[in-house]
Amino acid sequence: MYTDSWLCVKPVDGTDNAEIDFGTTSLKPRNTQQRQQQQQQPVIEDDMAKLFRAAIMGPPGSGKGTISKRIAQSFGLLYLSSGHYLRESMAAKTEAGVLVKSYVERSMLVPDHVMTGLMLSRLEQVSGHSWLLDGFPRTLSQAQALNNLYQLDLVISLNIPYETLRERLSDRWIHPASGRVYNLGFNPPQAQGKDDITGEPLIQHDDDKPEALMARLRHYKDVAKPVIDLYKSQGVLHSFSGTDTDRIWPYINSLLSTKMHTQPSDTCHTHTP
Ligand code: G5P
Ligand code: MG
Repeated sequence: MYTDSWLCVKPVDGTDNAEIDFGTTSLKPRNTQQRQQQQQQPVIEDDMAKLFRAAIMGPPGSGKGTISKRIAQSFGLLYLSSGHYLRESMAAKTEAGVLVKSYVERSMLVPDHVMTGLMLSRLEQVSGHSWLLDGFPRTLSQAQALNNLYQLDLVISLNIPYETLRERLSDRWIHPASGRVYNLGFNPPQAQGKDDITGEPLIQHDDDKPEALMARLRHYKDVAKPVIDLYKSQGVLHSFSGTDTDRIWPYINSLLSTKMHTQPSDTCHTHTP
């Protein structure tokens, strides 16, 4: 569960030499004897206890990536996206990448053992950092594997109406080499059909087409339910409903500001802008 530890995030300006500490009261020794014991013991910096671990869940197109980038930028959390790592492995055309491609191209979930292996090894490399996971865990098995190693402090779940998702994704264009995502209405490229940085052509994913999208959404609901129930039971789940990322964002922003200063309650919360 959530510990009464300090939370430490990297400062927003990107420097590594400062720390922001929050919520120190429970770490203070309660009486003279405890204070003396603490003074006699060597100070062991328990970095793990200071870290903040969060995940964002939501159906395809719900805005996980868009919101994650804002969180990472505003709160200095490392941002790890399962979709990004999968696309990276597909681009590298390794044996694993070829296997992954066969699932992603059919809008199917990559098998749990592949996904878990990929994400947990990435997390091991950043074990000293606070992070935010986008798109992982997506199944109960993945959530349990993660839970065995890391206790999440916060899980954000996005509930976006189907019609909104359909409209968004049918307007979505991608730069395949980098994974940069554009939306013709929300954040269009500077030149039509071209990536802003490289000028290379943008493409549309087959699985953003309506029939594939419907199947993805149905599947998402089925597999996400036990994961959501798990995080609800742990008291770390916060759900947000709405049709506009820009209207949901201030609530998430304020939740994170609060979470990084206080301890959580044991209930789950729903926020509807
Ligand atoms: P991904 O890459 O995780 P999805 O399908 O879960 O892919 P996706 O498509 O990346 O999720 P998102 O991140 O939730 O969507 O949303 P986004 O990209 O931020 O926003 C969607 C679009 O809407 C963008 O164009 C954005 O600009 C626009 N937008 C955002 N907000 C608004 C708004 O308010 N208004 C408007 N008009 N537009 C807006 O996973 C890809 C595949 O990898 C596999 C699966 O096969 C998956 O299909 N995979 C896994 N398999 C097993 N286990 C896992 N844990 C897996 N993770 C990935
Ligand atoms: Mg995404």
